[in-house]
Amino acid sequence: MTRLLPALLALVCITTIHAQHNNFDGSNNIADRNSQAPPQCIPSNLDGTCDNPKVSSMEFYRARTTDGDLLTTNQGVKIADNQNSLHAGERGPTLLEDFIFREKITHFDHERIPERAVHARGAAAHGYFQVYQSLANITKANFLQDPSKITPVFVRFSTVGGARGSADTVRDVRGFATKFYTEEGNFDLVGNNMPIFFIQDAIKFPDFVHSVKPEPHNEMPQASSAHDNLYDFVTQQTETTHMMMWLMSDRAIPRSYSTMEGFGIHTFRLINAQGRSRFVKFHWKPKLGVHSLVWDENQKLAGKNSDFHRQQMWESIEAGNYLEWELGLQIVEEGDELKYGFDILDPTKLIPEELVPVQIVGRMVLNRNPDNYFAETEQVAFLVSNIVPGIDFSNDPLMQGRLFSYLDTQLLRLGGPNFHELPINRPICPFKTNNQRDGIHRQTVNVGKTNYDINTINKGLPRQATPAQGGFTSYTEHISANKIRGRSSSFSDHFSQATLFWNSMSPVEKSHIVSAFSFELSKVALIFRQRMLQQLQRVDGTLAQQVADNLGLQLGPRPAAPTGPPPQITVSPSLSQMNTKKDSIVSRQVAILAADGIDGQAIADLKAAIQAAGGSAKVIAPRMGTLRVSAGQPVEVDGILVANPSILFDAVFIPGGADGVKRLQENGDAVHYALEAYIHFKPIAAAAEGVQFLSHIGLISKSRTAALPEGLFTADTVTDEFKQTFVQAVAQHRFFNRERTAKIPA
Ligand code: HDE
Repeated sequence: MTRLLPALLALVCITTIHAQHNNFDGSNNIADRNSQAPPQCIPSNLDGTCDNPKVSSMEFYRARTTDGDLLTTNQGVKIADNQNSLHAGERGPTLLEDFIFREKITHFDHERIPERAVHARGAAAHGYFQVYQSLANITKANFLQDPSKITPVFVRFSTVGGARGSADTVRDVRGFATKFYTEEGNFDLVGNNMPIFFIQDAIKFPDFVHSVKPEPHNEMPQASSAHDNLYDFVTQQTETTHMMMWLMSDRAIPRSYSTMEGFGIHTFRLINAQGRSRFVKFHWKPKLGVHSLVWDENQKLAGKNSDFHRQQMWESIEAGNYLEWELGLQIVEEGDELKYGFDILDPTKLIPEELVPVQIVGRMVLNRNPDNYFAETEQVAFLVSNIVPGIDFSNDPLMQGRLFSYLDTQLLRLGGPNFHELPINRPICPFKTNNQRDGIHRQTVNVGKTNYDINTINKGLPRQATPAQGGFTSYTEHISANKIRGRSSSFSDHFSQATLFWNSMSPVEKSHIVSAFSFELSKVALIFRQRMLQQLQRVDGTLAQQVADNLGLQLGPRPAAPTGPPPQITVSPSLSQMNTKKDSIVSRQVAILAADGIDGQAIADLKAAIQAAGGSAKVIAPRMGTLRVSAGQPVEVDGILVANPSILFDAVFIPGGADGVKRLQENGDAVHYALEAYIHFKPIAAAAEGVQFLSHIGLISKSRTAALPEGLFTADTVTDEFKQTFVQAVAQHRFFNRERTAKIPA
């Protein structure tokens, strides 16, 4: 590789590389949008521009067509006709000798690889990570030492249960897997958007996954947990209770990837240069806060735009609205591991932030879309076992099993032991300087006589690295124990954190959890409804009662409360999404309803205000083309009502213009549009005659004497104050206090 590198760089240098997104500082300079100092340039082009070294290194493998290119076979033979196969006679059979036909069809026949057993549906992006201050006191990991150091990353988000072709917006956990291409090798933080997991021991994973996936006899339901097998499993495995609470919460229906938190889940170790170990939990905190859709929206989106999340990420990056998270650490000193009343090795437990605060240590920006879905997003191979010096594993039994499973999976999925040579998986530092050889699709041409350690013929090369040279050494943990097949008694509390989660929810979030359990349990056999209700009784009596009422069932006597020491805290405000950030409309989408005769000036004014704040606004009308207007410039329509439903947008604006508003009032699709946005708690604003539209469809009183429902805004004209109020309302995300008053059919 060391020999290959100069050749690669030379190639990179003479090529103009993706001027738009390749740079760390991007075409829409990140530094302009953040107080954070711009990342230090790592020049790798002749002209000294600042490239993402991972993205640049892949240039060697990119193939583009340029003017004058001629069609060839994979062997380089120019092709004169690949649209007609070779026949024996005009109406005769196709000939076996037609190598052009056979090559084209054979390649097509072999295009698919096994989809991931879990996390099959995903989308990914490139970016970088930068630490704010040196973390040398807690870890020797090279990429966490220097704030001017930029580490390229590739992040893949995914749903868990659904097939590769299923929908983005299903009720599910989301994968959040980050590959850091550090100078000391790849570090993969293969996390989820929830801080805990369903089971405590990896040996149960196949049972859990079988139970949640579509049932084996008829392969139904797709990408849904609402079926008998899952509830049969979880009602016998009470360790799943805490995670089932998260799965029924709004965390399982995120608004977008950029509004999700990420978690490494397991307790890891950080090791400093002095060899001192501390426990750590990794957190990703989204810059845009944590926001979710509502369940009705999710289900409709699954049909109307099954690519909702991936499209939003793609378009945000193309628009220069890069996705951003901060890395947070919860550090636990070795001596404190048993201090919190639960076992920090138990992956069904989180460490409440109120007990151990999350220290923000760096940030990650995703600023470049992949060039090719298959080559990058599908072939990226995350391995929990990919760590670098300064980071180490803990004895979490779920993590221990994962250390085996991911490599095993990649061997099957990517067809052999050389998947690390695929462009997306290659480290950016020297690698393959070892005596591993051969295997299917080996690309490296190892030169020389020796292929074994320890040789003298080749002067013992390559030699083992000492710790001072960066050689990885495992943390020397003292172990003195009996070999047992079983679980520590410190893992036996399955309910107190489920209760903590419930207690920490706002009334709105609680009502969503009740609705989600009611929805799911209504779809399973009576026996599982009853068993799940018993389980919920052990979490909280009110929760169980409300779900039982919705299911028309009676609760039995409440099972005995768990014995054991009381939890150290009973409420953790940091778990509630209601306490999240609501200060940005970056990447938010506003629909402006319009028809011929609408006020073009009001549209232009509001659109400009939304765009200035980082959002985008689209004019949605009954027909495409240019609209006649009552004022201002004629308006170009961005999309028609039926193809751009309200569920694709975060807010709706109805401008004035008497004729235009009349046309909207007479259009069922437009009426449905606003009503649907209303029941999804979205901000709705109307100006001038647009206000009559809202009273016409019953959202506000005709006399306009009553107070406006929460999140509705009206004005006679589009003033600066009106624009500002609306922008702030979009940043608020949703107005859930409408919840109990909504009687609107849509
Ligand atoms: Fe995974 N998991 N997992 N998982 N997981 C996979 O590896 C597995 C678990 C997670 O975008 C598979 O490459 C076991 C927890 C993500 O490519 C497989 C256990 C967490 C991704 C696998 C777990 C995760 C995977 C399938 C229990 C959060 C997608 C394809 C011990 C911390 C990565 C693949 C991507 C993928 C096994 C539990 C996250 C089969 C055995 C806990 C984000 O190897």
